[in-house]
Amino acid sequence: MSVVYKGDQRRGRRWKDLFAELDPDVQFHLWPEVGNPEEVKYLVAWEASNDFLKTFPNLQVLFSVGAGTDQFDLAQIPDSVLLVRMLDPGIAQGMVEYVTCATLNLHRHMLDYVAFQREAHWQPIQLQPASDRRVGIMGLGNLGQAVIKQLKTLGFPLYGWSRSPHSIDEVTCFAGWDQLQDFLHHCDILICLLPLTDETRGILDQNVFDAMPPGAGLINVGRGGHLCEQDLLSSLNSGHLTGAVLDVMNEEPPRKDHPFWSHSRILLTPHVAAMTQPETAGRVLLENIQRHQRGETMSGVVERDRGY
Ligand code: NDP
Ligand code: OXD
Repeated sequence: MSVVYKGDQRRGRRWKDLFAELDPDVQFHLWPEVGNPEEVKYLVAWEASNDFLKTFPNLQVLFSVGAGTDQFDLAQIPDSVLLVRMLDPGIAQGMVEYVTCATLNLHRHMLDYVAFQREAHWQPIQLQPASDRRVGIMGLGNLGQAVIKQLKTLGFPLYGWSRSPHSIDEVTCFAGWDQLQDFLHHCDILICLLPLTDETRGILDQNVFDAMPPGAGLINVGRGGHLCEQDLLSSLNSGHLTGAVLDVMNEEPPRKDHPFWSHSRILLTPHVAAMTQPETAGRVLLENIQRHQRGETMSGVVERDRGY
């Protein structure tokens, strides 16, 4: 039984060493070295074309290197192959740091102060307590809930929205399309931590922005495909929204003349909110392979019909 890893070589070497140390029975191959393709049961990759998948006729599990799996075309993955997303505590920690930082940036008017500094303009803005700034999180999964845990400690009133109903201490939860508008009315800061699926593509549109309170801000750490870029520009330019922190783009990197680069109300980062951490993720990966070997359920298996 063997595993093939195709991705960042530094991480791959760390995982190879980790597997050798913790479970020498598992043969860990660093692509392009694959051993006997017929013996490969597990593939770990960020992307995998149909042709590439076909080189492993006995493949049983395809592991995403990251938390998201939208980069894979489920229709191209044989039904017999399970697709698994990465539930790495290191990814969660990175996301918590980034979203906390972005929330505080919007809450404490940092976009304004950066602009004021450029103009040598000394202008305090009235401080609003965190208890008066409502924060809404779209997506109450692994990462949404990790973020909520941290934001709670800062005193923001919290709201959440997901596909199925959730009950989370000190969070007012909404679920489904029927409750989306009610949720949005409470979002002075809206954080998108949804997976990109057929249902969620383009969700951050004019209707959503219009339903948010005047002066609200947006943080998108999900995927660029969630955002209707023109609608965001209209909402920022009209002043209805006052700021956006964006870590993901439809086209990465965006073209040089993309309006987001120079927009004074947008803080843009190059898809760095969270990164798979070799140490913690390697252990999660090995544990999942061992569970599969024992016939147990793995963590993070994607449900094909819902797409995440
Ligand atoms: P999970 O699968 O654990 O959680 C997804 C959440 O989204 C669930 O609460 C789910 O609802 C909700 N959801 C899914 N579809 C809908 C829908 N149609 N309507 C309402 N809610 C919906 O994902 P993670 O928390 O692990 O990750 C979320 C995303 O974060 C990833 O898919 C990826 O795109 C992004 N990401 C970005 C990174 C970055 O660096 N920018 C890094 C890592 C991840 P329910 O609970 O009811 O199932
Ligand atoms: C992920 C990402 O999905 O980095 O892990 O975006």
